[in-house]
Amino acid sequence: MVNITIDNQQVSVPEGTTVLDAAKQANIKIPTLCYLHLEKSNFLNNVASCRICVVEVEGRRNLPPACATPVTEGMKITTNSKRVLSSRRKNLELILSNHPFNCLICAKSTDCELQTLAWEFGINTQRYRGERATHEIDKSSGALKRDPEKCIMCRRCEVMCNEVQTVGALTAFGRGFNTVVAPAEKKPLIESPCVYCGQCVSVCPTAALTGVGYISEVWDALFNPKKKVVVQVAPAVRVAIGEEFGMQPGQIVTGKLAAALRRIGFDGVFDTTFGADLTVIEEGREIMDRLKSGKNLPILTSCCPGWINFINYHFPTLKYMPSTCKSPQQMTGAIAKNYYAKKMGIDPKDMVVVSVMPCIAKKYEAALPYESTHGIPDVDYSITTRELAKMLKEGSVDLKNMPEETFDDPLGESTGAGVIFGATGGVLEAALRTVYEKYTGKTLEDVNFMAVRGTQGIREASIQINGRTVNVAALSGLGNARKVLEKIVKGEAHYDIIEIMACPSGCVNGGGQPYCHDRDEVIEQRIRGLYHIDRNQAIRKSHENPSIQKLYQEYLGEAGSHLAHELLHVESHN
Ligand code: HC1
Ligand code: SF4
Repeated sequence: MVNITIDNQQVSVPEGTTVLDAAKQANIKIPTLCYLHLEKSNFLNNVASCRICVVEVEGRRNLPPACATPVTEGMKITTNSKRVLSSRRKNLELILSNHPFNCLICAKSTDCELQTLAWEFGINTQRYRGERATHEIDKSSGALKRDPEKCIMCRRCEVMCNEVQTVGALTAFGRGFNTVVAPAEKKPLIESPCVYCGQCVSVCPTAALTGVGYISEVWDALFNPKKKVVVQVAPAVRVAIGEEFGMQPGQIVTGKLAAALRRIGFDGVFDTTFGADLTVIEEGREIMDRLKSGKNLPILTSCCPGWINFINYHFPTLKYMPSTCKSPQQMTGAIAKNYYAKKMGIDPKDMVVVSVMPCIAKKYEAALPYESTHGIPDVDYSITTRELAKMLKEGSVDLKNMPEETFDDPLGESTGAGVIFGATGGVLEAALRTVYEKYTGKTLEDVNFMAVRGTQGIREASIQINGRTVNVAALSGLGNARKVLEKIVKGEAHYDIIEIMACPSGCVNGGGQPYCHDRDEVIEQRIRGLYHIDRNQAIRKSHENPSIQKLYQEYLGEAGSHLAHELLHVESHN
């Protein structure tokens, strides 16, 4: 242990502890801006570029940054001397001098870490005025928005994109005042290897990286009397959106959400978990076919568009491995515009499908030309959990005080299996529940596949199905996907089924979810919320969903039928 003094308090901490962490142990909150540590994502940014966390150390002339300075025996640290406070303030004011002052109309207003610090520091004047860097806004992808004038060079996005996700889409160019973080050759994002996973959005302290918004388009559709506007809600949204209304992370608001969506005028309120159950049936069929034939293994899940973009760009030789299934978002949209529209006598051209997703990449997926049926897009607008929260607030809906209602039939009925899609390992577990029973003809007594749960980035298990050992893995975070895919390419790893989610811990940690401070804890709570729903659901296996059974009886025929392929599969994912 190392003994130090911080603001006259004696503290003993393990060797290697930073001044910042030692201070935390003494309940001293040193302000930070660029620093961020997310254990579950294996993310650490301690480049110390902002100099907001400087402290005074007895015997040292400079003011070292607390986030990158390890403690040494006998160190005497002061975190709030006049010199420290005025240095921090000056550093903050210099950052602000090159930042737009349009907070009132900024997408990140009230969630911006720079704005919060300016408020906490009592900054009430613009002391340094001068030339400001000017850059174009990039919305070329329709999913991720880059506004470099709001960048404070914290480098969090680069660490996330390059080290955690191993995508390599963002790099710093230029020197000094002219430095900008951008894709290679400063090309638009749509021409870069970006997969739109949105993890850079989750860590950006300002609005330099956000999602492209579609709120006004959705309001326009809702106010258009000629359109039937239906909405679907992703699994992970129900355990997170409450945070925007003062509720605890993980609090389950499924019923309140259904009521709230009706209040703002949606004509049909559906559940993406219905589409998740449908995915299990279609993908389950593919899994069984491939297991039986032994061909094209491992089968890789295809519901995460960030991951699909990643394999297309980085592992083109493995492109035959993902399931041909569309994602639950797209399946729900296709069934709404075809089966449901037909039942209701609505022309699909007059129907608008809105999806509420925890995700940025879903915006990109919804706009892909082949994610459509007979030329009509399955989903018209994909908005994030954050965007829906804003719409509800604008529409005078207080989610917290909504009554509990249910989703509309038939695209509102779902099972516990569909709900756990929102956590890493959930898609795999849901598929196993169905594949086991269909493959063996036996009833699965214990539906809980504990081995594939958890938040470690790589989880593996071997499961016995009809005397065959089925090797499965659940991967989250693209860096983890890369590690395993590289082994597969080299012939060093042999799996049968792999679930891959681009975001560490899965959709609960998507780039469209409410911003949060204690991220690791928040993710844990959201995951607990999803498994709680599953445990208490009367039906926990997708193939037992009565609405899905009816859909096949009335319309699709059997899993993998011609019509199922037309609506629910793609020829290839690019
Ligand atoms: Fe997901 Fe999925 S689980 S991809 O994370 O397969 O976004 O929640 O909706 O489509 O169901 C996201 C979540 C979501 C799809 C499902
Ligand atoms: Fe990188 Fe994902 Fe951000 Fe694209 S969205 S720049 S891939 S972190």
